[in-house]
Amino acid sequence: MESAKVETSSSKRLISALVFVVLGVAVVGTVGFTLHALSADPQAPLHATKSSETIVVDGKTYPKASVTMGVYADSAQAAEDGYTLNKKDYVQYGPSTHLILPAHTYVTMTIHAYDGGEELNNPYFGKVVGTVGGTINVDGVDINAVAPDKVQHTWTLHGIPSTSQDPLFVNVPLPHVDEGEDGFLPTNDPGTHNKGHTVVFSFITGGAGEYVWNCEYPCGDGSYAKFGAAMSAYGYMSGKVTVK
Ligand SMILES: [Cu+2]
Repeated sequence: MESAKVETSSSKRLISALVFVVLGVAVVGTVGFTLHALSADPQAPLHATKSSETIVVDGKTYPKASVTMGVYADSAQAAEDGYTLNKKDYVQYGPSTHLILPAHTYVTMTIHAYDGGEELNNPYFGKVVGTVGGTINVDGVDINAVAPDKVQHTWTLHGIPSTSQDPLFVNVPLPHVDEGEDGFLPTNDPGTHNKGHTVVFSFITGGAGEYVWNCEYPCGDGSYAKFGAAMSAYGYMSGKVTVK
């Protein structure tokens, strides 16, 4: 009798353990599926345009490619520039937050930047890092930093911890558009119809890899120290870079 009792309780324990495992698998599966759905591209990826030209940097010849993006205060500004891809009226990059760049290539990126700004939390992100020549060209002038209180957003590209892909780090501070009492003031940049700044810079990609970029300017709403809303939603102020 004594041993039968023990058997019953141990088989009960086995069943409850199995139920626990099945429930655990269901929970992990659901979370995994949800995360996968969340990490799907919110917009069609933006492919860099390859050029037939090459360029020599530090004695090495690279093929060239280019890509153009915009950063906007809201959906209305994005629509003026032809992009109506995000659902929420947040600050946003467009036309896509997933860039696809060729490997071992001199990539020239143009960002048309239309937003105002306040001040960076961390002045480090006011410095230009990782571009060819250590500069960015703003409305025709080369600079290597933007004052921390003159930044609208940053385009900050970095790797994920990995030993299997080449490192890639680029930090580009985008200077803000001045604001008057009735909104944005005209700029001296015909490239944006005097509504923003045209920022051009180049960097050299390594081998194939997956990278991420985000804005380091706290441009979300008041929740989470301005890291809420656009800053914590995917597809506005952050995205992916695939090098292949
Ligand atoms: Cu931002």
